[in-house]
Amino acid sequence: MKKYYVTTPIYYVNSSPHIGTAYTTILADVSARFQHMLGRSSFFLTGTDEHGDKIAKSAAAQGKSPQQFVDEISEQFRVLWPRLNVMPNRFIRTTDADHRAVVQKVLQRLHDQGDTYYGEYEGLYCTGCERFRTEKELVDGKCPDHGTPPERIKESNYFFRMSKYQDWWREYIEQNPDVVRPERYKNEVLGYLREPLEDLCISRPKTRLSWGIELPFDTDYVTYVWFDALLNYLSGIGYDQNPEWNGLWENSEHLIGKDIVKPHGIYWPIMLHAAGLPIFKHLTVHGYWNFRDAKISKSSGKPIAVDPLIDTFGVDAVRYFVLREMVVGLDASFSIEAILKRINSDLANDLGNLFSRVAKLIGDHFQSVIPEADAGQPELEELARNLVASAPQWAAEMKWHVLIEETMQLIRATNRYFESSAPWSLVKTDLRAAGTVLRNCCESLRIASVVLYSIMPGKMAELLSRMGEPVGDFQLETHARWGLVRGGARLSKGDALFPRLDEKIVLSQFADLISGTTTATEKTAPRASAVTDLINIEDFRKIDLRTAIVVAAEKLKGSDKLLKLQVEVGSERRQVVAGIAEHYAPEQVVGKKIVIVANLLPAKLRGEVSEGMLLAVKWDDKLEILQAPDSAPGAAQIS
Ligand code: ME8
Repeated sequence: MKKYYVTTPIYYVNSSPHIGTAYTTILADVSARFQHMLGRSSFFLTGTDEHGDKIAKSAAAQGKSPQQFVDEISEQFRVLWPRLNVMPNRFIRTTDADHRAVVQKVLQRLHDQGDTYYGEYEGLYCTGCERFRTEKELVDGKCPDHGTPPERIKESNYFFRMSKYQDWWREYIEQNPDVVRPERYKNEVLGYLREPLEDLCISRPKTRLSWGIELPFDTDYVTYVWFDALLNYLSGIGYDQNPEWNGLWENSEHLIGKDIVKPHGIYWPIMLHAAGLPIFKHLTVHGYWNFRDAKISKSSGKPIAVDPLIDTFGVDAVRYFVLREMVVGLDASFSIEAILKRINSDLANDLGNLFSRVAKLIGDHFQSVIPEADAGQPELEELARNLVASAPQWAAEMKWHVLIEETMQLIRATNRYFESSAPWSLVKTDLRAAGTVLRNCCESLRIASVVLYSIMPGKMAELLSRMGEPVGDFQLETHARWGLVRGGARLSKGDALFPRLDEKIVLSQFADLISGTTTATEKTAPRASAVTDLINIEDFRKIDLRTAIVVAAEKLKGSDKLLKLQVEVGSERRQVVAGIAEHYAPEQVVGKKIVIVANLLPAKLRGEVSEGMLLAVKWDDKLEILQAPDSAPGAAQIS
């Protein structure tokens, strides 16, 4: 079976993950999943970069040992990825023993073959980049990426003879022009190669920095962090240990942001070639996510944390948004308004609504059984065929925005077909014809869901299973074909797949971020585990918990899960919509003295305003409302 190997940069653990680091990781996850749908066995590697000056300084600033510090932050990355439905095959840490062994092995090889030498060096070192910068690269004496002046350092070190391989690499690029892509980044690499390359300083004296991998041939030194980090791409697949590593390496796809083109586009291929190894298949470079024209980052600008986005928009919508919005190679702008627009127009309106309308008619007129079609729909069939035929190429070139847009074109064309065929009135005159229209709409929806499956695995699996499709291991070629809808299968309409978001409510939730008063969403506190965030007492005090009495309750129309409660909080009457209908009948809750979160922003649930949240205890599939003591007065504060 053909293999596919995709990597992200391994992230520095000097601070928490944010939407920029999440982006590359989602991109890799989507690529791995999509290649899997094309029948390739894929391996996806991500991880954390844990050695070097920058990390040692961050640990010291927090009064922690480097090991304790890297353990805590690395964990934040590791637990975030499953929340984003990102499933790497390995999460590598440069402190892992097998990685250290690979680094030492490669260093020893280069040393033994005379590709290293010892010498004195004086240069300008940027700790942010963890590399020496040339005078030419500086802007007004400062690093262009970090805005800080580099430090002048003079010391004796080991050097790698990079200059020796400069011509080989230039010729290789000329013969394999898409090895670095898109083209502008190939040109950036060729630009570096037009000047004579300086040899790469690959060590740091332990007297200055001890947090690193020891040089195998001189224990007074540790390895330069980039030399260490780049080798993760080999150690992560068991270089020289796992018999499969070579097959993966031949199909390696590196994904990076444009900040690290030089280490990946110059140091890395030359290191590989010097070590007698073939180089990666592609280096694909994407641009920056900006927020109000500044790069989103942990050290400058505003880091946009991912957890609050997942909580508000849902993981699938976040994945969809970032892939649709960014054209790989160019910068993209992040804003809450842009996410809202995408979700409401593409997902709620075009895709979700089409399914709801089709499902409603099938529910009302076909006893929820997907009808047979008397005829197909040539225009939609052709659109679907072209989409499925081109999708692999777009995926290979990381043109996800095109793949998504073309899938949405199929959905929009299906919406037009639905509108112009008017099945809601056809059901009254010609039930078979109405059934044909609905069935054709299902065919389109089914193909779109398979094509978008790697991007929104959760929601697309749900959509497919609502159409009676057993969700499993999809293959594009066999599953994204017209005519595969299971006629006679039961369709279940369910709640809106992508509920329309109330702009006002969402914007008010992110008010801090939008008005720019704080770095609102960044969390710097270490996470205790995947489910528990540590918060400080000030954060807890912001939550106003009060007792309240339920004075009336009824089922919310159109929902099996929600009850609409009228509660009295002291003398104030409020409406609270609570997801307890599967556990309590309305009459069972009237008269109960409950606990509510009283200072939540009002939210709309199925068209009904909810002005607070009821607390309940949940375990297994049970739920019990948390009750205040009978003697407590109404609106008593809980502390
Ligand atoms: O450079 N927009 O780690 P790092 C888009 N440890 N992508 C962004 C981004 C933004 N605003 N901010 C970060 C390092 N990224 C090294 C890598 S690899 C052998 C060693 C993403 O934590 C993007 O992929 O600074 C970028 O290249 C990477 O995070 C930098 O991560």
